Amino acid sequence: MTTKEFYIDCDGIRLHSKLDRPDDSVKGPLCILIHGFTGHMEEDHIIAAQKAMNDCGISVLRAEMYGHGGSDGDFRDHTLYKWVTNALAVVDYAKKLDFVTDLYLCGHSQGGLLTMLIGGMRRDDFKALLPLSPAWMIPEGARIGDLLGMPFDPLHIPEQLVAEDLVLSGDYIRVAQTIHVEDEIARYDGPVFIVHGDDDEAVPYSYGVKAQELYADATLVTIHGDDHCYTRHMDEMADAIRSFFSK
Ligand code: FER
Repeated sequence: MTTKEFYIDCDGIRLHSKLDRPDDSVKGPLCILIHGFTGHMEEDHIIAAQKAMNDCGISVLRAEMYGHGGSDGDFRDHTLYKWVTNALAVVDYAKKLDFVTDLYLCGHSQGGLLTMLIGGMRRDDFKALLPLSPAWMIPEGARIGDLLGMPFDPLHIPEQLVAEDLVLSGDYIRVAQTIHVEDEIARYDGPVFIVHGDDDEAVPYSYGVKAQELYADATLVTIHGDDHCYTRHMDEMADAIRSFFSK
């Protein structure tokens, strides 16, 4: 195993990244792995996913998006457009790595939503998508005025949304309102491997089910009794990923 830590440039924004390779003497597949809202690359479930992929001979590029982890930007100012732009820069970076054969994209929660969007935008580049507990209810929540359990007027967006210790700018909501995930689902016809706990408190399990139904070629692995970050059955989430890559 080798680990490299570096920054990927995205129009002057530095994206903190780590590349973990099981064997750096051979060419092979790479999976880009992205954390969720308020998350980062060292969370237990992100590391568990990374290790499961490494076990299967897959190199993993973890990248932290705008306003998260060790990347540039303030959390308050992050938007899904910024994350989309960041993710496109990470994909460009990955495509230029000379050891990469097949490319995969995986993300948890808001990173899973991002995975679904980028999959539709770059449909020819991925061998498969792996959305983990994908938070693709966010755009609908922004349109109906319900994010983070905080009601707001979707036609008169507040300057900021405050939920406990989190502060989001109104632009987060404005941007999210314009995103139509179904369009990007329809644009991707490759394999999609969804993992979702059916006791998820943050992203309703029904969104995992609905995504599986809407994609042309999707599999849903249900982690029974598990929560948003798989804290009860982390090994089952990792096993699901291993089973996908061992096929
Ligand atoms: C929300 C529910 C979940 C929300 C974001 C999330 C911004 C994201 C969760 C995650 O990425 O882990 O209402 O609003």
